[in-house]
Amino acid sequence: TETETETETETETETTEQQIYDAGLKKSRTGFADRFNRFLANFRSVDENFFGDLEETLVGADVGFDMAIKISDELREEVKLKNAKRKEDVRDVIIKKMVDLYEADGINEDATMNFAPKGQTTVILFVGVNGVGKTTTIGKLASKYQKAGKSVLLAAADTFRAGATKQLQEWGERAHVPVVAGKEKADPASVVFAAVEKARDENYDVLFVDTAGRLQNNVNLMQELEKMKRIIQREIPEAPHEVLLVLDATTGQNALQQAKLFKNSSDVSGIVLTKMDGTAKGGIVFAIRNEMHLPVKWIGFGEKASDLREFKPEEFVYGLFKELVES
Ligand SMILES: Nc1nc2c(ncn2[C@@H]2O[C@H](COP(=O)(O)OP(=O)(O)O)[C@@H](O)[C@H]2O)c(=O)[nH]1
Ligand SMILES: [Mg+2]
Repeated sequence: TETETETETETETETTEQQIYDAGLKKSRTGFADRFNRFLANFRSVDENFFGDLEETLVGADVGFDMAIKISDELREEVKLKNAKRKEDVRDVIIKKMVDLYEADGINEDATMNFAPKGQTTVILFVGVNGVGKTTTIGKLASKYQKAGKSVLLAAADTFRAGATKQLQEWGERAHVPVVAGKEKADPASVVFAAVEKARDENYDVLFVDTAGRLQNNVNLMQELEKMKRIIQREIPEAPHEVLLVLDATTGQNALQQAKLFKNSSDVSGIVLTKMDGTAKGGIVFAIRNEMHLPVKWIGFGEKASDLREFKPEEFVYGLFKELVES
């Protein structure tokens, strides 16, 4: 399979990416760093209270209970932490442990988009509950890949919510990308069928499929997604090449619950984490990695077409700790 590579040169990409992450994570960092700074301000010595406070701080930052305990347990074994007398040393050991744990959990995970072999259509299905940012993410990706020279087709298979089709069509116009749509309240499967046929017959490089997400009706929702997948596979057996679950980072542990629900019932292959520019506490990325073992593939930093980046763990972690690291 073909892997996407950025067009910029190596060094240019590095600086730009870190700057974009730093700027995008400004609010999230405030929540995360504030908690840590308060914790460090109370630091006296590495005793039982210390570990209790650390666990509380981590849970408060959305890291999740299991991950908080894991970090705290592993830190108990750290000789460097036991000998730490200064706040800066404590801080550095914690940051290093979190980065290490994040990376250790992610070994064998592929954070890049999975594409079909050259000349074949790649189909990517977007799932997630209402309002998390599915349509917006598709709009951003349509624009990105269109600019990169790929032929892109969109399928407006959220026929449930009034205005959903129009919203996708607007993104399509902005990105100069066609949209396959059905009548209001049409069977989403019929829209998917028409789109996959068109994509295959007209040799589109990528088809992005937008779907509806009604949480109050889980069983039906999952059945509908299954049906869409079967229709796609009838036309293109290797598809969908990705099922991307979109999660709103500002909803914290709720997002994690959604991830569990969708992972159990549909073959989610990766996560898109949106609204990281908002008041997300950032720790959710650790929780997803640790509890779900699903790679975060994309990260949303805003509402504009350009506010989407490939997820880079190092940039993310250092972006989150920036004020701590430099203070
Ligand atoms: N700040 C911010 N807003 C976003 C982001 N992604 C989506 N949104 C907004 O979230 C709202 C819901 O997005 P939408 O794509 O319609 O969600 P959907 O129901 O999952 O398709 C819209 O107002 C979007 O502009 C993001 O990364 N940052
Ligand atoms: Mg939508």
